[in-house]
Amino acid sequence: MNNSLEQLMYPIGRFAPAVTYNPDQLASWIGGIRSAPLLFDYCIENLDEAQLNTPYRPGGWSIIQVVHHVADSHMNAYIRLKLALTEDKPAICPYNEKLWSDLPDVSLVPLNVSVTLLHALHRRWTSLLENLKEEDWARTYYHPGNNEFMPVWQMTNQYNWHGAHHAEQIISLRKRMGLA
Ligand code: NI
Repeated sequence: MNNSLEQLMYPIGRFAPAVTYNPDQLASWIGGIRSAPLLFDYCIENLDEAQLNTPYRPGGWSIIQVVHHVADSHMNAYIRLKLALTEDKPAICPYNEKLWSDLPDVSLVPLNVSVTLLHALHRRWTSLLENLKEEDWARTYYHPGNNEFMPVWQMTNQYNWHGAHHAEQIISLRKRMGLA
C-alpha cells in the first residue's frame, strides 16, 4: 500500500494493541468510548447531501457508509461484551462488514439516526464498562474468524481506537474539503 493511501485509510495509525492494562489505561479507553459519539456529531455537522456521499478515500466508503458502519460495528461489540460477561468464553458471530454496509438500511436511513444510535449505545456501553468488577476485565469471548480469545480489556482498547479511527477518516476528509 502506498503511503498516501495508508494515510487516508489509517489517519491515526493502525491499531497497536496494548500488551497489558492498568486502571489509568482502562479509564482512558472508557473515556474515548464515552466521547466518541460527540466526534461523530462534529463529523457530519453542516455537510450537504453531496458531501455526505463523498468517499473518504478513492474507492472507499462514503461518509454515510462510514458512520452507519460504526453503528453496525459497535452494536456487535456491545453484544459481544455482554456475552463475554454472562457466559463462559462464548463464541461470537462474525459478520461481513462490507455486505452489511450495502444493505438497504444504510442507503435509506438518514445518517443522524445512526449518530443518535451511537449516543444511546455508547451511554449504555460506557455505563457497563464503568461498573465492571476487577475480574471482569479478564473475561473473554472466542472469535471464530480470528481463532482467538478476546479479553474484555483488549476489546475496550480496540473499540476505543475503532471509533477514533473512523472519525478521523471523516475529519481528514473535511479538512481536504476545506470544512474543518
Ligand atoms: Ni471499522
